[in-house]
Amino acid sequence: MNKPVVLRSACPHDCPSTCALEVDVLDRHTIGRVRGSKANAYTAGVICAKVARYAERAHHPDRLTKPLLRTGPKGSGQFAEIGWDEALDRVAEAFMEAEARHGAQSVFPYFYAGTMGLIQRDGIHRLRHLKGYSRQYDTICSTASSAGFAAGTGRLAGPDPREMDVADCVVIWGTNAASTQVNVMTHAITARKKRGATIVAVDVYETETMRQADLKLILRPGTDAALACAVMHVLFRDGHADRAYMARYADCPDELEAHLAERSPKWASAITGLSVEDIEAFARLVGTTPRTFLRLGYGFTRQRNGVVAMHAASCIATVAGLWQHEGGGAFHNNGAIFQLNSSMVMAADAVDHSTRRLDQSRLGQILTGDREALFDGPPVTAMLIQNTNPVSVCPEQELVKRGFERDDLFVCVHEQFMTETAKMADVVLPATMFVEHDDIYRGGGHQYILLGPKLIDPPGECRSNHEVNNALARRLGVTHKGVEMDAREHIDWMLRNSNRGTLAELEEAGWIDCQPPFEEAHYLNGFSYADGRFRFRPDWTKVKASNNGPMGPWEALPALPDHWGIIEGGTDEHPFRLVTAPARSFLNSTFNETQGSTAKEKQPAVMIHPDDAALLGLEEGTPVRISNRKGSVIVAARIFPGVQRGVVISEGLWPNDAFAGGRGINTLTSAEPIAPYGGAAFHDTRVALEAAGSLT
Ligand SMILES: Nc1nc2c(c(=O)[nH]1)N[C@H]1C(S)=C(S)[C@@H](COP(=O)(O)OP(=O)(O)OC[C@H]3O[C@@H](n4cnc5c(=O)[nH]c(N)nc54)[C@H](O)[C@@H]3O)O[C@H]1N2
Ligand SMILES: Nc1nc2c(c(=O)[nH]1)N[C@H]1C(S)=C(S)[C@@H](COP(=O)(O)OP(=O)(O)OC[C@H]3O[C@@H](n4cnc5c(=O)[nH]c(N)nc54)[C@H](O)[C@@H]3O)O[C@H]1N2
Ligand code: SF4
Ligand SMILES: [Mo]
Repeated sequence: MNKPVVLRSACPHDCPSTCALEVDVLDRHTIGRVRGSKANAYTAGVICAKVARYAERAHHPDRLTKPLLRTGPKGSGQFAEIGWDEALDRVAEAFMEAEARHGAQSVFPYFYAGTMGLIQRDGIHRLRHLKGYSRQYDTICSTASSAGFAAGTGRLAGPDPREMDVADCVVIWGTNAASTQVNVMTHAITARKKRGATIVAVDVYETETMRQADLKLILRPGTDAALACAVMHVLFRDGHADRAYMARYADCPDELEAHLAERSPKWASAITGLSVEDIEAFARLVGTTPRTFLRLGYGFTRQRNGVVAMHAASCIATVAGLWQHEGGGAFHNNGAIFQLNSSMVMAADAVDHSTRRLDQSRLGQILTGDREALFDGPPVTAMLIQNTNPVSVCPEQELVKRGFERDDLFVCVHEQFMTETAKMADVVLPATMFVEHDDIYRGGGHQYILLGPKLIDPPGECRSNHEVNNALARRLGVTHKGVEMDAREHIDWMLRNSNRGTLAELEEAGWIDCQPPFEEAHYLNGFSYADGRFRFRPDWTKVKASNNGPMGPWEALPALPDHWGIIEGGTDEHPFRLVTAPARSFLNSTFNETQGSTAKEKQPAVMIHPDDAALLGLEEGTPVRISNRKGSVIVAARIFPGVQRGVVISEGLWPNDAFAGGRGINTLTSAEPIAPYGGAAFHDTRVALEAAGSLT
């Protein structure tokens, strides 16, 4: 075999690490090993195992390579191969028919972050806006976390994530970084090796991340704000609150102090299930360690009170004045720093703001004709779906499935694999993978813009999202400059119109470091509100986050950081709280088609405390039925002491077919919006457990 050529790329997946990659290219059609770039200061040579063996996914025998037309009933899996022209004609005809019958808003292009590339992911908006189709309100992932963070700071950005290297304490809060964004661990462990930094993990079970932590805080789901309040109570009580800093940089420190007087470690202990000693120890550590880096994740915001939890955790950095120090402060995501101009990709000039914005997380409601979810508008009767697998990943799966079964709904799914969603389609189009098309990426958990160029030819007849969106636009008779440009021209346009150089320059460099100056990243020039002050008391109706206007029980939001008891508490009928955490070897439902990943994850399971298991008569491997009002699923019991009693954990979005009756874990989760801007509370589900006869 020829010696591989090593070429630069970027990981396209929905992971805050957005790693800089080096790909072994064996020939025009084949990749070999994938490695993390050592030259990139955030990736620092480390990537996850599932992407290191990407050849398994890219060259998988089950990849879709030809357009398909449904020949049997919906969901039967019966398809016949057709040509691209016929496939695209059929989609365009179905869209025109839907428009003629119910108006353009009955067409709903639906997408998410299967690729995070700004050209291939966001190009679907170009088609949408040019045609006046329904818009999408993206809530399934980060709406709650972004709103919670920006509530305090006024902006979604923070200290350079690489500063974790020089922290003396790294708090990994509500993220299982070892599984979900491995580079956080790289930097936290660097700090421990170089400076003896203490690593703290806050989670609801003993995760892989927690196994590497020095202080392990395993609390009850949905109680993080109580922990944060008690920490701040101790900071004020013990003289570790930075009053001079707050006088200059915060809105109402005195009011906060008075409010927290009652919220002692004892109070928080009763809510969180943590010991008073652990809460005191954590508070003392933060209070005496100026270089404390709070690395705040997504997981703890997937609770009905998640926005309040994120805001409360970020407040600690202001009470202790952590922001002033290198290696100190709070960080969630760098979304605000890049300022890349997506207007050409999205045809922003064509947006009609009066068009309804349908809530992505409420797809079940939308497709089953819920008036409110449809904003009292026309039904959705035609869809193009790219980069997402809603029949697996959306909450209230039974409702989602019922929607997709509708005979009067036309669905085109553009996919790499025959996912649960593709199986429900009328037309399936084969999609390229990241090494087979050109794109540009930006970090979430870091500060780089990266290029991911086409490295090999796609298999069979696969086409990129960009090609499909433009081909459909032409058939639908729309004209726009963005429809005529290829992916490389779009990248070049975006960079030039964002003052970030050119495609040629990015190709040469591989990435652009967009880190803002220290003073700005640490908010030393003030927080991003007109008066420069951090908000302990945010105006929840005006947080700068993408929003559709306040939703959920937003009027009941606590004014100051507090435990907000609207989570699903246990009842006699449903005494357990279920958390549907990520699996290390899957990425949402991606990689659950590769044998390398399923072999590692073994089988759908639920982790349960030994005492709870004994009461229910469960043993390791026993089949368990998990149920609530929405439905039930059957999984294997895993006896696991690293979780509080009454809490159970099920890791990973397994294929629905891995469960009895094809009912995946999202059968149990709710689409009720998280206040105040929506989002799915995937980790906030009350359930009952009982021994089941068999797994099938
Ligand atoms: N291997 C792998 N990597 C992934 C993903 C994956 O599925 N698998 N998903 C990707 C995506 S789309 C995203 S958005 C990110 C998300 O990455 P994370 O920020 O890690 O968020 P989650 O994956 O939702 O959950 C992380 C942790 O939150 C914990 N958790 C749940 N409820 C609570 C709570 O109330 N309090 C606290 N303190 N912890 C809680 C869970 O137990 C879990 O360990 O990861 C990305 N990376
Ligand atoms: N129970 C539970 N449910 C969850 C979560 C949870 O923690 N618990 N996490 C939620 C979160 S954070 C998120 S972000 C969502 C994610 O949900 P999704 O965005 O649906 O993520 P994936 O399941 O990975 O599906 C992405 C799909 O895009 C396809 N794809 C990848 N690249 C391309 C491309 O270039 N073109 C096309 N056409 N297709 C492509 C992949 O093959 C894959 O099937 O899931 C949510 N669902
Ligand atoms: S850690 Fe995340 S960004 Fe890095 S290679 Fe793995 S999935 Fe991709
Ligand atoms: Mo996500």
